[in-house]
Amino acid sequence: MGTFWSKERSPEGELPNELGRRQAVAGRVLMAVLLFGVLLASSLLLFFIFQSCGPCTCETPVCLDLLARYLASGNSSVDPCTNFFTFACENANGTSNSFQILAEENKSRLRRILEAPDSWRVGSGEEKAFKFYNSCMDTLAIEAAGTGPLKHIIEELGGWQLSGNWTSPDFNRTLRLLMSQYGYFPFFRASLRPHPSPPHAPVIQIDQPKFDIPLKQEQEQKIYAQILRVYLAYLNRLGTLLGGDSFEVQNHTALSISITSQLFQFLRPLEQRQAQGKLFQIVTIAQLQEMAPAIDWLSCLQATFTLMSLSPSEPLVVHNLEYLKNMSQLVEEKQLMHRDFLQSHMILGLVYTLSPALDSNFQEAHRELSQKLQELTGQPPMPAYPRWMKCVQHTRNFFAPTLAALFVRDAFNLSIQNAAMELFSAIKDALLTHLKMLPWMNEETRKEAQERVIQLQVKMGAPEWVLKPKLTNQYSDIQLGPNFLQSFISCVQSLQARTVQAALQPFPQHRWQVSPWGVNAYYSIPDHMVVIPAGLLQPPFFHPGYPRAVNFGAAGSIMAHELLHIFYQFLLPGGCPSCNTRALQEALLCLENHYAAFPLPSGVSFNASHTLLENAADMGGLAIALQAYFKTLLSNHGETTLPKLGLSPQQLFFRSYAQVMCKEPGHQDSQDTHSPSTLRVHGPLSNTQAFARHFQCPHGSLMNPSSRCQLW
Ligand SMILES: *[C@@H]1O[C@H](CO)[C@@H](O)[C@H](O)[C@H]1NC(C)=O
Ligand SMILES: *[C@@H]1O[C@H](CO)[C@@H](O)[C@H](O)[C@H]1NC(C)=O
Ligand SMILES: *[C@@H]1O[C@H](CO)[C@@H](O)[C@H](O)[C@H]1NC(C)=O
Ligand SMILES: *[C@@H]1O[C@H](CO)[C@@H](O)[C@H](O)[C@H]1NC(C)=O
Ligand SMILES: *[C@@H]1O[C@H](CO)[C@@H](O)[C@H](O)[C@H]1NC(C)=O
Ligand SMILES: *[C@@H]1O[C@H](CO)[C@@H](O)[C@H](O)[C@H]1NC(C)=O
Ligand SMILES: *[C@@H]1O[C@H](CO)[C@@H](O)[C@H](O)[C@H]1NC(C)=O
Ligand SMILES: *[C@@H]1O[C@H](CO)[C@@H](O)[C@H](O)[C@H]1NC(C)=O
Ligand SMILES: *[C@H]1O[C@@H](CO)[C@@H](O)[C@@H](O)[C@H]1NC(C)=O
Repeated sequence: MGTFWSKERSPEGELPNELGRRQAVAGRVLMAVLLFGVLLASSLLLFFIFQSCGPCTCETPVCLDLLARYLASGNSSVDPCTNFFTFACENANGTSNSFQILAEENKSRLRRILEAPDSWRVGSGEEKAFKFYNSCMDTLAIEAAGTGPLKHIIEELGGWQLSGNWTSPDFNRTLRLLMSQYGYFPFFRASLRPHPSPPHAPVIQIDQPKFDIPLKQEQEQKIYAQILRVYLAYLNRLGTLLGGDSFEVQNHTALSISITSQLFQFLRPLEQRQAQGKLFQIVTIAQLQEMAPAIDWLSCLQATFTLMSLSPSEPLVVHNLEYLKNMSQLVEEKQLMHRDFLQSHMILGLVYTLSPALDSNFQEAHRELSQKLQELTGQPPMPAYPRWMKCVQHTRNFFAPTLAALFVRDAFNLSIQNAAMELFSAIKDALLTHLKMLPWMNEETRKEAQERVIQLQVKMGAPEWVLKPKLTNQYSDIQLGPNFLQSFISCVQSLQARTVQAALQPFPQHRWQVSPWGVNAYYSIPDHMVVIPAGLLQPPFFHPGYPRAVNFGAAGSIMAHELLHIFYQFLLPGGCPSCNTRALQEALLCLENHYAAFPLPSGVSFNASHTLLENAADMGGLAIALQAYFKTLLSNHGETTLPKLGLSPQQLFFRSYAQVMCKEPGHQDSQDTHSPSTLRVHGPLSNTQAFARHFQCPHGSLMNPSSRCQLW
């Protein structure tokens, strides 16, 4: 409209005389007529557009797929104003949220790729990945091989008393082989990682071990004892599966449990070490040898890190020296009294870690162990994963670079990347606008915050090397066959070597912490970079062909949520000295109260201050994505929505936001920093005035409360 008036006005000033004035009057009449015509035509056109499809529905296959998901998950007869969670998520199945479901689905995608006939290039790295997957799926061959391949390995390690063929083993030799050939570290962990202090050159780090059984320092004595009993029963079963006499086996397993339990007593949690200011120490190999003499450090580490040339003066970063000293003492004691049992302890641990590559007896024993441990620790039961899913996981683990490239070739392309970048820019712009409206930021903080948003880098989809993979065979060291166990072990060795090699390489750029098929976006503080993997830019979160409302509501909210993590330290106590602290504290308190006021399904509890930061990011993420979406409504026409749901585009935005959060309420992990799913839906949506307006929620209903909070 503005352009019409300015065009009319400007000639007027340029026509001074009578004639000119008359011409001007005639011109004005003409213009008015024209204008009227244009207005009439355009309103007819608008009428026609709204009449014919007001707004259009998207009926492409991708939209119909999405519709089917929405219809299956929600219950549209529930009043959205009193329980939007049920409206959107009533039939959320199981305890997985949409992210986990997406991650599972993407495993099916990898399966499809791996099972497609003749889809690899002979002699390439791909070929090995496909062959490995196939031998993992060949359960007939694995059953036929039985325990033979495993017994062979045990003999290579020096044998053990239990299976008869018995040479008195050398402790250091067995340990060296376990670490270097099988990637198994029974008494401590050793890895090559950047030095904690600048310039962060790679250095060998020694840390306390991670136990495979869920022991926790704060566990009740009763549960602790039960866990050990369950684990003991499992080890007994392993011993007999390997042909040991059940009485003799019991002697060995009992000692193994006692070693585990004693080592466990030596552990110190990170927080405790932090509090004591003893996070790590730098010692040389020679010094460590003196302090923890039971281990032949130089030979064990040299065998593990073959690419390095180590000497006694090599510095190590040691994370818990006390533990290593105690562990060494324990090993020496056991070596004196129960030499053979120490060997059994190491072999039983190895069998446990190799069990994924063993026959069905071992798989079944492992499954029962996990089930009992979950019951004891109150974890939700894990679904019984089908064989293919386990094989996809192993293949993914060992052949990550290849599978990344295959996944990206199948699931990601330039048009998705461009559409996602466009969405991201819109979200970023909205955040910049948003920063101007925050009452708790002063001018200086605001400038600084805006600067940080402007300087932020983003990686979308996959790292460069995945998008343009080299065709070299990077798995030349992997030997497949003669049985699955040997293939598995060869893959373990290759992976370990590649990990060390990668750590030794200078790496100026950002190193991706997720795989392209991952579904977790993240913000990397040192690189000041947001990373959004291709796995997340998939249905039902994102598709270039979706209605804009869906992409903004789902993927857009997630992007905005991640962006806000740039500023999370502002919200910590004392995190923003130059902010208006009172206004900020009030906003935070308001947020905490807002969440605490919601009714929760019975049996679900949560701690509103523990989840405060994530709640803030959920709430802010929604507000920013909404603002970005509303802005596109001003400049774009032809908004679409999904058929059958009866939702306007704006309503669809909110529905899509909720869909991301859908998860059966119930089990809430007390460590989880996110709120239960009902609150992740209700907290942010009820705090949004536009939600109440578009769903016409009466004042005072759950989703239209009398007061709201503004943090972001
Ligand atoms: C949907 O919600 C209504 C009202 O609460 C309820 O009667 C109905 O059983 C629900 N339908 C399904 C499929 O859960
Ligand atoms: C929910 O999961 C169960 C098994 O876990 C399955 O039988 C059922 O069909 C699923 N329901 C929906 C709606 O997906
Ligand atoms: C014992 O070891 C020898 C050589 O390592 C091997 O030839 C023999 O078959 C083994 N015997 C048993 C019973 O495993
Ligand atoms: C089990 O160990 C005890 C003592 O450690 C020993 O006396 C006993 O003979 C052992 N039993 C077997 C079957 O090895
Ligand atoms: C570890 O060793 C130190 C000194 O040798 C000893 O004081 C401490 O009690 C030991 N820790 C445990 C848990 O046994
Ligand atoms: C392992 O080797 C080291 C260094 O040679 C030695 O001090 C230690 O006693 C050996 N450990 C065992 C348990 O034999
Ligand atoms: C990219 O992928 C999308 C979604 O799978 C698809 O619709 C589109 O046709 C693809 N574009 C190109 C250029 O391959
Ligand atoms: C809630 O979490 C906070 C922060 O993590 C913690 O300080 C507080 O003790 C917790 N409260 C309860 C009741 O668990
Ligand atoms: C990840 O990628 C796609 C492949 O099927 C999407 O359809 C999707 O829903 C998600 N999981 C999948 C898809 O496998």
